[in-house]
Amino acid sequence: MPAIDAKPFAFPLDRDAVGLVVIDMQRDFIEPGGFGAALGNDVTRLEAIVPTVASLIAGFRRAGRPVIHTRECHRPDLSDCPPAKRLRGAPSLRIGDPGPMGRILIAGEPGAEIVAACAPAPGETVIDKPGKGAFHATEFGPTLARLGLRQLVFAGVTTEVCVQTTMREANDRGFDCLLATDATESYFPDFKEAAIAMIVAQGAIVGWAAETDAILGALDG
Ligand code: TIU
Repeated sequence: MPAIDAKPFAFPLDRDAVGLVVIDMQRDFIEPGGFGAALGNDVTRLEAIVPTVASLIAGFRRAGRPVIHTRECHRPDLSDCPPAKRLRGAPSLRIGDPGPMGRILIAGEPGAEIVAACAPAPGETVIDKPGKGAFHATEFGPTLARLGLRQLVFAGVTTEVCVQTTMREANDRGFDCLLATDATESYFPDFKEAAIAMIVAQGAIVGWAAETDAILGALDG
């Protein structure tokens, strides 16, 4: 069995059971003028990982392994958006408000789309999720089962919010989870490092962490 050089120890790759989960690489989080910026964040850090995420996606496609994309977004009537999420704090733009890229975090609006370089290919599953984790109120779990996946590699944004939440949920459901450390990013560098440290601590209590080159090398090899 090929192994991926990872922390806290080698990841035992099963090429027949591994899939890539790309979390929320959406314009609303990555481009200026979207939801991320409306929350007061500097979005430039996130834009920098786009080519790395794209290369990871390309590697999984090359290997014939599934790529699953998620998007954090809500129905136009906001029926799946808890008021506690929409009304919290005093952001300059709330979910559902008109913004420079359409209504903020609403399915079908330009801002909710995945950035072009990471766009889903025909046939790849796209999960629209109302929460931070991908399992809540979605078909994510049944999709993983249908694809026969037991190992998940994670990429996307943001590391400590939607990526970590989904990774923890997947770990509890029995998946081996590996985070691609250079294909994920946070608005807060300290939070990214802390999230990775928490994931790999205590003998991979949530999962493993490895760089994209190491993952692709094992997948291609
Ligand atoms: N704000 C923040 O860091 N993240 C989110 O709201 N969503 C995701 O992480 N996708």
